[in-house]
Formats: sequence, C-alpha cells, structure tokens
Amino acid sequence: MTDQAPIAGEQDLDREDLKGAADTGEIDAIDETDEIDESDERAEIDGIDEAVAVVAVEEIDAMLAELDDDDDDDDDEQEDDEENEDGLTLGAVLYDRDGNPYVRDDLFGDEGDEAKTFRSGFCTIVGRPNVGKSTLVNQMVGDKVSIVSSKPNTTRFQVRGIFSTENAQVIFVDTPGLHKPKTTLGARLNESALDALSDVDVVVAMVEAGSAIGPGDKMVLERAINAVGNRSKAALKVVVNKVDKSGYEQVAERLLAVSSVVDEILAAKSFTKVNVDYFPVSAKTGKGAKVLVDHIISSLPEGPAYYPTDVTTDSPEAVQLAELVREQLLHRTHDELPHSIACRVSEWEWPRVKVEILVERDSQKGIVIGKGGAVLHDVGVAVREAFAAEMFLELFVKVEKHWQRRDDALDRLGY
Ligand SMILES: Nc1nc2c(ncn2[C@@H]2O[C@H](COP(=O)(O)OP(=O)(O)O)[C@@H](O)[C@H]2O)c(=O)[nH]1
Ligand SMILES: [Mg+2]
Repeated sequence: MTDQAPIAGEQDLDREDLKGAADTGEIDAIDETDEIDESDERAEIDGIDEAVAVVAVEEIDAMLAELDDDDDDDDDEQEDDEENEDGLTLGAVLYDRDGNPYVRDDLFGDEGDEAKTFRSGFCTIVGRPNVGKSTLVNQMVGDKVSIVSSKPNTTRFQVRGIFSTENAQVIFVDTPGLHKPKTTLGARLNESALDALSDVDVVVAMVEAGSAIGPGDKMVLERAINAVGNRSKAALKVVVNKVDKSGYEQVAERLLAVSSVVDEILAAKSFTKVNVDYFPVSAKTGKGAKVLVDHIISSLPEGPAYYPTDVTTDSPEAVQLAELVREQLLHRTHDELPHSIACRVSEWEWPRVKVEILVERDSQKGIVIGKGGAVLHDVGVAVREAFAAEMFLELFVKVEKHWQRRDDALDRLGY
C-alpha cells in the first residue's frame, strides 16, 4: 500500500481488537446514562442532550488518554484472547453443500444461550461527500475495501465491506456522498446512495466535527431518519467524525448540535420510536470505531452469516484493481480532473492485466500520462505494490468525450 492510502495496518485499531470486543460482548455505550459513573453528579442531569454531552466529553477524555498509552496494547490483546476462549461459540454457522450458510443451534448444550445468538445484517453509511465514510468502512472492516481521497465524490459504487466475528456478521455498505448532482453521473451516485438506504438494519449518518451542521448534513440526516423512521427494528447511529482534528469542546458542541437537528426532524415527522445513538469517532486513527461497531452489532437482528466469514468485500477483483488505479490518479490530479477520470479493466490474463483510463478531453490525457510518462509510471508502481507485486500492469489513457453525461458510457463503466 502507498503512503497516501490509509490502510488498516497503519492504524492502531486492528481486526483482532474489534473481534475481541465483539466476542466478549463488552459494550461501551456513550449515549446511555447508566454507563456514567454514579458518583458523578452530572449523571443526574435530566434530558438526553446533557447526557450526550457529558458522556461525549468523558469518551473523548478516554480517547486522549489512550493516545499517550500505547504500551497498553499488548495487555489488551492478551485479555481479549482469554475472553475469547470463555465466550466460545463453536461453529454455530455452517454451510450446506451449495455454500449457503445456515445456523445450527441444536449442536450445543443449554449453557451460554446468549453467546450462541448470531447476529447479521446490513449497515449503510451515508453522509456528505468527503466526511470520511470510506475511511470508516475500511477501519471497521479492518481491510482496505473502499478507496479514499481528499477529493469529493471519490466513491462511485456501493461498496460492501464485510466484518465477521464469531457471533456476528455486519455488511457495511459504503455509499457515494449525497450531494446536489450536476451531471448524469452525479445523479446516479445519489440514487445509488439512496438505494442503499432501503431495507437496512442500521444506518450510520456521518457529519464532521470540524464544520457546522449545514444544509447538506440536514438533508443526509433527514434521509437517514426516513430510512429508519417507519421500521421499528432499524437503528440510526449518528457519527461525528474527524475528532482527531478538533478540540473536545468543539466535538461536544457538534454532538449537541447534531442531536438537536435530529430531534427537530423526528418531531417534524412525528416519528416516536426511532432508536438513535451518537458517537464521536476518528475514522482515520480508529478512535471510537470499536465502540461504534459493538453498538452496530447489538442493533442487528438475529440471523446467519450472509458471506463466508473470511472475506472482507464482495467487489470483484477487477473492480478493486480499477478502483486502486483511480485512487492513485486522484492523489496525483487536481481541480476538475479527478471527476473526469474513470477506470476499467479491459483485459485480465493473470498476471497480465490492462486497465483503461478514460478522460473527457484531449488536454486531460497529457496530464494523466505526465511528463515522459512519469504520472502513469508512479501510479503503476503504487498499484502493483498495493495489489500484487507479480502483476504486469499496463495502463492506457483514452479520451471519451463527456462520459459523465452519457448514459451509455456510464452503463459500460458499471456506474
Ligand atoms: N483527520 C481526519 N481525516 C479523515 C478522517 N476520516 C477521513 N479523513 C480524510 O477525509 C478525506 C475524505 O475521506 P473519505 O473516506 O474518502 O470520505 P468519503 O467521501 O466520505 O468517503 C480523506 O482525505 C481522508 O483521509 C478522520 O477521522 N480524521
Ligand atoms: Mg467515499
């Protein structure tokens, strides 16, 4: 992987951490008043808003304390291992001859009924472009399944990131950012994000700690609330992301602001049963992600694993590869160009692979190729490093006029 691409390995929250937490069933609620130390007078405060703020500040204190405390990691891992053994659920999910998963709960004795409960379901992440949805999905899954860049509208597909523990499987659905579309591609991206909100178990609506809750965020929250509002079993998790960039007063302020917007929307729609929790998170460092994942799992219905438990995405390899090429190009291009780039694998004869890079204008072709082919060369090196060193990767640049506005081109690209 390249240094531009945040991946799980570089971050301090790893898959085992998440697994351990889920296995032990330890749930570290930040919105529930019973989690507050009873000696703390602030716990007496009546009313959700204050409770959210109090716990949020405590949560962030703990997060900051952890930052100085890297040595603890080994001990934690050991503890998790021990607890894993205690809460063992042996192969509760099996696969039949056709590879379909099913649950056998008659294989074990009566003891530990709770541990045997297997939960599974879909969790869709929505938010304005660039708030950090893809980064969070990668962080929660513990693998790089969705590409990330500082340019808005990087994600063009619904990307599924699959996270499995012994007791649960969450299928995270990363979506393109919800925004006001200017092109046919933009309209399709919005549709795709809204599509992913139908029939979900959990919706994560994400805002950023560093900027005020604007009209774009309100639209996102409204869509998210609509998706869960009439379904008593669906839950909404509101995430305030990028807390690593803000002081905790600002984070607490943002948590309060977003919760009052949510309350307003709920009141306006007369939804009374919506189950909403608030989480301060840094998708980039992983702080707060484990708590969030635990909560998401506890909100899932009982059900079998939908995917084999050792896969982290259902994106075909050719799509993953084309996306990695696009990610590297996004890191090296500016202004309007990132939106004009599309990539697709045109030949796959492993280890020989050809990827076509589409741009919209002749003038863009030169920029993508770079002086003496320098840009393409660097992209190729980074992609091979991230994907497979033994691959022979050929990159071609083609001009396809106005592909973003043409249905036929979008169909061909799978958008
Ligand atoms: N500082 C900081 N940056 C973040 C965090 N999460 C995401 N980012 C950055 O925000 C930009 C957009 O992230 P991305 O995941 O592509 O956002 P998306 O458009 O919502 O999917 C990237 O440059 C990320 O590295 C975070 O928690 N902290
Ligand atoms: Mg994204």
